[in-house]
Amino acid sequence: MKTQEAKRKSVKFADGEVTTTEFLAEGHNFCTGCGESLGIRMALKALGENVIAVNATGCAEVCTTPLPYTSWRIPWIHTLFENVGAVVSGVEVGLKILVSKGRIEDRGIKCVAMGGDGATSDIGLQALSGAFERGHDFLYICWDNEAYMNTGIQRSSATPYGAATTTAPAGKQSIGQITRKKNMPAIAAAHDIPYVATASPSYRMDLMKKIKKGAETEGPAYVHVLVPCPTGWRHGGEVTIELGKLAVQTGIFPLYEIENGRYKLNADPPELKPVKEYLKMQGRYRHLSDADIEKIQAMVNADYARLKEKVAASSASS
Ligand SMILES: Cc1ncc(C[n+]2csc(CCOP(=O)(O)OP(=O)(O)O)c2C)c(N)n1
Ligand code: SF4
Ligand SMILES: [Mg+2]
Repeated sequence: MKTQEAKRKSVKFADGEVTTTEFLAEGHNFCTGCGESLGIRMALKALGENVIAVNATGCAEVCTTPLPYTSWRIPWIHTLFENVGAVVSGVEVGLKILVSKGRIEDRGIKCVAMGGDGATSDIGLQALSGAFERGHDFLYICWDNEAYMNTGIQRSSATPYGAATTTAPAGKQSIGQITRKKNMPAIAAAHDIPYVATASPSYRMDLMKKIKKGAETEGPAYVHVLVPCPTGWRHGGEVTIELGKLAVQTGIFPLYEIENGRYKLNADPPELKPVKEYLKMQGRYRHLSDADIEKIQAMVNADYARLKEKVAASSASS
C-alpha cells in the first residue's frame, strides 16, 4: 500500500487535469489489452483515496488479488457474487453509525461496489436491487465484458444476441447467444435512483466524470461500463480502444445519463456507423451471415430510436 503516494494529488476535472497517482498497482494479471483494467484504472483515479470498495468475484478480483498480494491501493473487500449489494449496504450504514457514535471522524468516505456483468445482471441482482430500493448512499459500477469471462467465457444475460460463447456456441444448430442483452441500466433506472449512466474506457474523460458524479450523488448511483475483452471477444489487444469507440459510434452502446429520471445523450453522432464495422473485428461474431448482421442492425436501430425518444421527451419537459 502506497498511501503517501496516493495522497499526493487530488482529482480535478474542470480543467481536464487528472491525477498521476495510480490506485491500481502495476503487476496485476489482467490480459494484455484488457478494457476492464483500463476502466478500473480510470475509475480509481476519479474516485481518489477517500473510498471503500466492495468487489464481487470476477476478473477484477481474480486478476488483482492472488494471495497474499493486492493491486488495490485503496481499502477493498472481496465478496461473493450474491452479496455485493448487501455488503456495500452494511459498510455504508456501519460508517454512518461509527460517525454518529463519535468513534470515527466524518471524512465523507464514499462506498463503491463493483462487479462484472454476471455478478450484476445475474447472480448479484437481488442484493443490488435491495440496496437501490433501500436508498443506500453508494456507487455501483458494472464492468460489462458481456460474459462470465474469468471462468472460461460462459454466456451471461448481458451477452449480446449472436455472440459465440463456450456455453452458447455457434454452429449449424445455433447462432450462438439466442437471447437479447439484458438492459441493466434500464433496470437500475426503474428503481428511481438519482443517477444512472453508461460509460466506456474509450471515452476516458466522460468515464471519469461519470464515476465522480456517481460517487458524489447522494443516494444510489449506477454506472454501466462496456469493457472490450480481447480473450472473450476474440480480438487483438491493440484494438480495444477502437472497439470501444465503435460500440458507441454504431449505436450498439450509446453513452447516456439518466439524472433524476431525465435522459441525456453524451455522444450523438450525426450518422451511426454500420454495426458490421464493430462485429467484423471480433471472433465471437465471425460466424454471422449478412442476414444475421442485418437483423442485429435492425435491433440496434430500434433500440437507439427508443433511447432518442426518451432523450427528446426529457428535454421537452424541461
Ligand atoms: C454462485 C457462484 N457461481 C459461480 C461462481 C464461479 N465464478 C466465479 S467468477 C465467475 C464469472 C464472473 O463473471 P462476471 O461477473 O461477468 O465477471 P468477469 O469474470 O467476466 O469479469 C464465475 C462463474 C461463483 N464464484 N459463485
Ligand atoms: S478475460 Fe477479458 S476481462 Fe478478463 S482479464 Fe482477460 S481481457 Fe480482461
Ligand atoms: Mg463478465
